[in-house]
Amino acid sequence: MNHERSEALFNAAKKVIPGGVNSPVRAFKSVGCNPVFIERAAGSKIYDADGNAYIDYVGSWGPMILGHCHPKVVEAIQQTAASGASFGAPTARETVLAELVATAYPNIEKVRMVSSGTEATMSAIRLARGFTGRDKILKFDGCYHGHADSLLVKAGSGAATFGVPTSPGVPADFAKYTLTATYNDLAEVKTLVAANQGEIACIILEPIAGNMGCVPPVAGFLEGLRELCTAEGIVLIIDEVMTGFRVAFGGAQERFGVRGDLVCLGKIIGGGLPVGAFGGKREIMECLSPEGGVYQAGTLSGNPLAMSAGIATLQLIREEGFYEQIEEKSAYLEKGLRQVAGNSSVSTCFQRVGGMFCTFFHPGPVNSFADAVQSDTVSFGAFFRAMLEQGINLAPSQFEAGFMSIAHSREDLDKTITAVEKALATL
Ligand code: KE4
Repeated sequence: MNHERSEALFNAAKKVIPGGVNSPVRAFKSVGCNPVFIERAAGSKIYDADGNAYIDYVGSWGPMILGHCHPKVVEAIQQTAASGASFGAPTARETVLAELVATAYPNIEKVRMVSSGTEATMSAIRLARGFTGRDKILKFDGCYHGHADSLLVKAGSGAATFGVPTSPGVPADFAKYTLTATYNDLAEVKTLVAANQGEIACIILEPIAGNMGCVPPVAGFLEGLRELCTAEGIVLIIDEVMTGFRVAFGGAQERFGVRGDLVCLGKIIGGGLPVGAFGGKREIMECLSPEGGVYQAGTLSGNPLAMSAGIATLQLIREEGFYEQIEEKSAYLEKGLRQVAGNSSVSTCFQRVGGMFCTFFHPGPVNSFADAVQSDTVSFGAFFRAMLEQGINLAPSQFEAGFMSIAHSREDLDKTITAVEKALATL
């Protein structure tokens, strides 16, 4: 494939934008090639600046479950734009989207709109701390909840249960209130909670981890966390920014039947425009300004364009049979990929929940970040490049998930399966 124009655009971008990108993973740093610059998209395809077409499994990192440029979403955005992009005042659309979200999540009695997943999780944590009067939080290694300071933390060394920053610029003092545990290890969580009795405001997790590759919860893990949080007065924050409206209309909480005290959302509820949201129990949400003292605000929160795109998207994906189609397409892809992987000498394992999935270059199973980091990332990089050259756009990191859309055709899936067979043969 010719990538001349993308190369030129990347060189120009690097002169004025750090790394040439506005979000690090887009720079393709972990897959050993320069990024392609995208000019347009339609349905299951994206098209780069050199005119190359790709079957897209990134889907803007999850939002594009309807495929790109769905006519009803485009129309909703265009119509809204014609009557005003933003007012800084309440609009009826915000209530419409909030009510739609509440129909999907019975545990969301009130919800606040924000402009990103990071804002949603950062605000939910502050709210949990304000509601409980406690300072410590507990997250899981390999789970990503956006880039708020208290979340860029890893386990402290040795006996210290305090977290340490994973990024320069995060003061050690900010990190020390963040405890970290191994995903899917309920016993470790119980030990940490016992060692910090009455001091933990919340436990936050991805109900299906999608930021270490796709790692489902093991049986009993979510249920055990729910029980523990109820017993200890800890706010259970379920971060469904990625899984919300992805694996079911009611997300992972509908799928696994475990309900958080607070829920964070994003991606799909904005239909590709900047949106995040956090909501949950009335008694907690009413601690939020202006009703309560926990401050949170945002100039473009509830933005009319984003609300319209989200409403159009949710109204379409709640239609009868939508998730059955996503499941059918995803299961077909999985079956094909397992067949070609079975015929290859390369050690891989495929993990999937509904329309989110990934191929680990690892014998499997992968149940935690410690497992995931054992993957052969060099082979993944070569695989990624071989797939890109065949016109298949995968997530540019072993530690990300891929996403199915309703627009992916049987032809797209067959082409993907053939491309995987060829890519594995080059390794
Ligand atoms: P944003 O601030 O990027 O909108 O959302 C942060 C976030 C929160 N929670 C979960 C579970 C998430 O997956 C994310 C963001 N996801 C990544 C993809 N792994 C966004 C891609 C990027 O960082 O460019």
